[in-house]
Formats: sequence, structure tokens, C-alpha cells
Amino acid sequence: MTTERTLVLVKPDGVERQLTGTILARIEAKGYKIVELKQAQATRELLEQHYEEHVGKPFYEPLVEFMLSGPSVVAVLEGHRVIEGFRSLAGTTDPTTAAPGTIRGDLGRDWGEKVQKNLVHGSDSVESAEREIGIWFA
Ligand code: YYY
Ligand code: MG
Repeated sequence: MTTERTLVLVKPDGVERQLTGTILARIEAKGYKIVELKQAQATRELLEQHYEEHVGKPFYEPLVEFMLSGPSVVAVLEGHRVIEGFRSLAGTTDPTTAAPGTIRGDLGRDWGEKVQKNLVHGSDSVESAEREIGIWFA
């Protein structure tokens, strides 16, 4: 089995709520290695690439506005099966119903807004991981 890399974001809600340390600690406690780490302010152009699969969907515009609302913390994790491992750690997309024990399930909820502020992003495949790492660490 080969070592994988995945792109993780602590989204602007996580940074604003000062949950970066908590989230990174959970990643390290699970045993994954953080091999790149920085804070970055996304641009509309960057987000259009990052979320290319979602361009045109009803939630796309609110999602972009939210992602532009403040800096994100951007990390690359490394480990065996880290792509599915981080997504399991993150929990399902809707933080209200994400399982307790996950990052989204323990730390997130619906704030009554159009967009789902769900604290983190994790790549969903080897292909998207390599693509997203190239976008955020160009
Ligand atoms: O991979 P994941 O982040 O769990 O969900 P995606 O289906 O890739 O959607 C990306 C992002 O868009 C999601 O984290 C929140 C937002 N979103 C939304 O606001 N409303 C939806 N119905 C679906 C997704
Ligand atoms: Mg996704």
C-alpha cells in the first residue's frame, strides 16, 4: 500500500472560532503527519478551481462568499489511506447530523444560514488531492 497525501482546509468558520489547534490536534492524534501548513486568504479565482465540480450549483455562490469571508488554514497530510481516513475523521457534510466523535459532529452545527459552515475540507480521491494541493501550494 502506498502512502497518500490529502489537502485539508480549516475553513474560515474554524479559524474564526479558534478551533484550528483543536482540529490539528485531532489529526495528529489519529496518527497522520502534517507535511505542509500555512494560513491563506482564498481568492474567487482559486475557489473556482478548488470547487470546480460545484460551479453552478445552488449552494456555490454562498459557499464562495463564505470561503472569502476570512483566512483558511491549509494543510497537507500524509499517511496510508489518509484520504478516506481524514474524511471519516471529518464526518459527513451536514454538521448538524454528522456523527458525534467526528470533527463536524462534535464542533459544528447549523447556524441558520444558507451555507453549511462545516469547519473543514478534505480531498475525496487521489486525483482531487493532487489537483487541490497544486492549487493551494502553487
Ligand atoms: O466533500 P464535502 O465538503 O463533505 O461536501 P461537498 O459535497 O464536496 O460540498 C462542498 C461544500 O459545499 C460543503 O463542504 C459545504 C457546501 N455545501 C453546501 O453548502 N450545501 C450543500 N447542499 C452541499 C454542500
Ligand atoms: Mg467535497
